[in-house]
Amino acid sequence: MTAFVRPGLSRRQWLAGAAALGASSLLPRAVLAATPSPLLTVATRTIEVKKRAATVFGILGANGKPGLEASEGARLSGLVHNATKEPLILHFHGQVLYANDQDRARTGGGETAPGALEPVDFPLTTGTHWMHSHLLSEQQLLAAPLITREMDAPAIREVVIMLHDFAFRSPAEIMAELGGASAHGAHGAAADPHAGHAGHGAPAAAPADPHAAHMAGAMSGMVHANDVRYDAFLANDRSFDDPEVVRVDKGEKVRLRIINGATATAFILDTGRLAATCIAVDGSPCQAHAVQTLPLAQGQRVDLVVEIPRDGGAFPIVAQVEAATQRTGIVLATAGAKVARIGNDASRAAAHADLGFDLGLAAAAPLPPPSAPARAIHIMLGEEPGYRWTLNGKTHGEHTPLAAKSGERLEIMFMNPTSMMHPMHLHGHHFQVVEVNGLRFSGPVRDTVIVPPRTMVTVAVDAGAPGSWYLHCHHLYHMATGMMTELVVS
Ligand SMILES: [Cu+2]
Repeated sequence: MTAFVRPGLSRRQWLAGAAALGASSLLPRAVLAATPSPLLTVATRTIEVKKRAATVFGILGANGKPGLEASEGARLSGLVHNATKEPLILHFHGQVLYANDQDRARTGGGETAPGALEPVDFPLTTGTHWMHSHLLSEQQLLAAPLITREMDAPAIREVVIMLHDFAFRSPAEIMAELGGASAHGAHGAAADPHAGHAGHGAPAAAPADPHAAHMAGAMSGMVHANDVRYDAFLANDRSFDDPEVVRVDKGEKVRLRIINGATATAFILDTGRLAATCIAVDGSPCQAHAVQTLPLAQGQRVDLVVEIPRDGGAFPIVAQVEAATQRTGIVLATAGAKVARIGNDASRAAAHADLGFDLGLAAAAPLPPPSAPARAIHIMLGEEPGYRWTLNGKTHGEHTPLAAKSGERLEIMFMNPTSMMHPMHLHGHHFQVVEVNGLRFSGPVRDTVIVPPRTMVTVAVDAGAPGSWYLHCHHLYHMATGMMTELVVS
C-alpha cells in the first residue's frame, strides 16, 4: 500500500478525522503548503501526439505516476495540489462515500486556485473509478484513474486503459466552433450567449412544453454523434501509430479496467479474438456476462476479464469511435509475438452507442425493494438553437434543483427527443437501470447511463448523503452549455 491511503478506520475514527480535517481547512495556505508532499498533484506535462508535442494536464500520485490505486477499505486522505496556472474543480467520479463538500465540483464552485492546496479525506468507494476536471480543462486530459481494488478481486494481471479524445485546438476554440456559450465551466471560453445558431443536427424543438408533446414532436429527424472534430484518440496517451504494448503470458487471464475519459466521444470496444467476460460496469459488479463488443460512453467504465490463448500472439483491444471509423487502443502481446501495425482508422464505421449491452446485464447486488413506493422524477433532455443543451428546458443556472430526502427511493426517467445520445451522470450516487422505453428489467448498477436519441431510460436510486449533487450530461460541451441540474438531498 502506498503512502496516500490509510487502511479502513472505524466510523468513530472517521468522524474524528473529519473533525480534524475541518480544523485544518481553516489553516492559512502557508501552513498547508508546509505539510508533507501532496497525495495528488495536478500539473501540466508534455506528450507526443502524431509526432507533435502537446502540452496537456495530468493528475499525478505521490509516486509521480498518473492516477491512484488503493485497496478496498482505504481512505483518500491528504492534499490536492493545483500546480497549474488555471483554477481547478476536481470531481471524484464514482465515489459515493465522500461528504458533498469534498467534491470540488460541488454546487457553488469551490475552485482550487492556481498553486493552492486543498484537503480531501474520505473512504474510497471500491471499484474502477476515476477523477477529472469539471471545467473545460477536462478536454486537455485533466483526468486519471482512481482504482480501489476489490478485496475479492481475482489474483490476475490487471491492465488499466484510459481513453481520451484529443485536439490540438483549445477547448475555447472548440466551443467557439460549436457556437456555444458556457453556463458552467466557462474558463477561457467567453462567448455571446445570444450568438448565432450552431447549425448542427436536427432543428431544435421549442421548449415551451417540456413533456410528452415535445417528446412526440421531436421523434423524427436525423440522429448524429461526434459533434466535435478531434485530431486523435488516445489510449493511455497513445494512438495506434505507436500503441502501448502490454506483455502478457500465454494462457493467463487478464483483467482490463477500461475508463472512457473522453470529453465528447463514446467508443465501441472490441476485444477481437479474445473472448471477454464483463464483471463490472462503472465500478459496480455485475453478473458475469460474455461479450466481445460493447459501448462505453463518456464517464463510463467497464471491467473485462479476457483469457490469452495458450499458443500466444498479439491481441489488440480496440476502442472505435461510435458511428465513425477512427479508433485507438492497446495491444496485449505474449513474448516474441509479432505486433502487426494497426491503423488509426477501421474500414467500416462502428455502430451508435445504445443500450443493447445494458439490457443483457444484471447487477450483482441490485437495489433492495423500496420501503415506500418510488417517487418519479421526469427529466426532458433538450436541444435549442445556439448550441444550448437543457434539462427540463433550463440551462444550469436557470434550473430549479431537484429535491429529495436522504434514503428516499427515486425513479428518474430521462426522456431524450434530441438528435444525440447523452450519457447522464449523477454525482455521489450509484443507480440501477430499470426501464428502457417502457420495458422493465433489473439492469446494471451504474453512475453514468447512455440515453440514446428518441429513447426513455429510467434509473432507480436511493437518495444518498445530504448535500447538493450534480446531475448532468457527461458530454463536456453539452454540460458546459447548460445540460446540468442538481439533486439536493436533505
Ligand atoms: Cu449531452
